[in-house]
Amino acid sequence: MTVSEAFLLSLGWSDFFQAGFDDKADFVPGRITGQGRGHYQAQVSSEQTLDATITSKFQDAAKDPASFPAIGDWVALRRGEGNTQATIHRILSRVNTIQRKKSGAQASVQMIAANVDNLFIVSSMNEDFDLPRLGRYIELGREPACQTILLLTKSDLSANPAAYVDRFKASFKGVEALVISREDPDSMAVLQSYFTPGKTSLLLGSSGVGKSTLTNYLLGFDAQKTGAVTSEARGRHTTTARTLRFTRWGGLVIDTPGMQEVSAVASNKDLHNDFSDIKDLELLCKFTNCTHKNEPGCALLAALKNGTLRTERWQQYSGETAQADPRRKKNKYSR
Ligand SMILES: Nc1nc2c(ncn2[C@@H]2O[C@H](COP(=O)(O)OP(=O)(O)OP(=O)(O)O)[C@@H](O)[C@H]2O)c(=O)[nH]1
Ligand SMILES: [Mg+2]
Ligand SMILES: [Zn+2]
Repeated sequence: MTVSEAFLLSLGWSDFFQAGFDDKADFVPGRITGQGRGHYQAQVSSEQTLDATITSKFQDAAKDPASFPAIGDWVALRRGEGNTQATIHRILSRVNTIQRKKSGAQASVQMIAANVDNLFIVSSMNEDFDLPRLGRYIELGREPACQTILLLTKSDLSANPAAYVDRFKASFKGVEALVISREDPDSMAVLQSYFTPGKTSLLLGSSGVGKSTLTNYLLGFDAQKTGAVTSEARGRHTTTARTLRFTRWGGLVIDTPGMQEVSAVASNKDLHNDFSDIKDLELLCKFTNCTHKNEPGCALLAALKNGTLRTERWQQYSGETAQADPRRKKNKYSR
């Protein structure tokens, strides 16, 4: 095994991806570790993460959010100039995808991540602990080769963590439940067995439950901003983007912004504040300063056209964000 093969294995590469990878055409495999407007970060070696964009052909063929690269995807890349840039030609077959499916009139799919070994549903032991909602998270994880684990956080603030575990176990037999606190190193150390090299874990849960605090522990340094849960901060998300990184134990972790919408108990205000489906679509627009009016490769216009985004929802969002987005003033396309 070469050094680069060993690295790819530690990044989650496997025979499954190898079988679907065609390296005849100077492609290199890379894993999507981050995403910004119109571009992706794709890690290809221990030293190198390339700034990658999808080809126009790819963009034109992509019909819905699931056909764009997601965090955790393996992609076939071609290196561009300067060796720091690349184009994405193809998504390699996925082992699984974690997607949020919205039902009813809002029927749409939001890609959260791909190729996930462990789905950690993160909840604190307060009003956030809601069995029906936890059940909906568990549904998201019913995917091939994905293990779901409930992580009950901030046990230092709870009088009776065991009671929460019991209530959970009574409803969801066979799903593991762990209790952690950043104040209790032993409780954190138990997580090591999930973060073995090559394994990818995804953290999902409401805003403020401690996903980034846990991520920072797993990384061994404070990469992620964490936020106090105060009444004025409610509904705001400290983490705003998904990132995939190596942990201190070699396995990989994907931190995500909190999700309100999976909740049956979410207030209307929460539902309105969480426009992550639209923000995700904006990431897929071809141009970073897309105004979503008439640009080619606009993912929002495409979603409105094919019905995956409702006009009313879009109007609600654009009404709330119309005020002062400097990007909307420029009219030259840029990437
Ligand atoms: N007492 C206590 N507080 C904790 C613990 N873990 C996290 N917190 C606090 O909870 C607050 C929210 O933590 P974050 O890690 O930012 O929460 P998050 O889930 O990443 O939130 P979003 O990024 O908004 O989705 C912060 O003030 C943390 O310091 C814990 O184990 N015990
Ligand atoms: Mg966070
Ligand atoms: Zn657009």
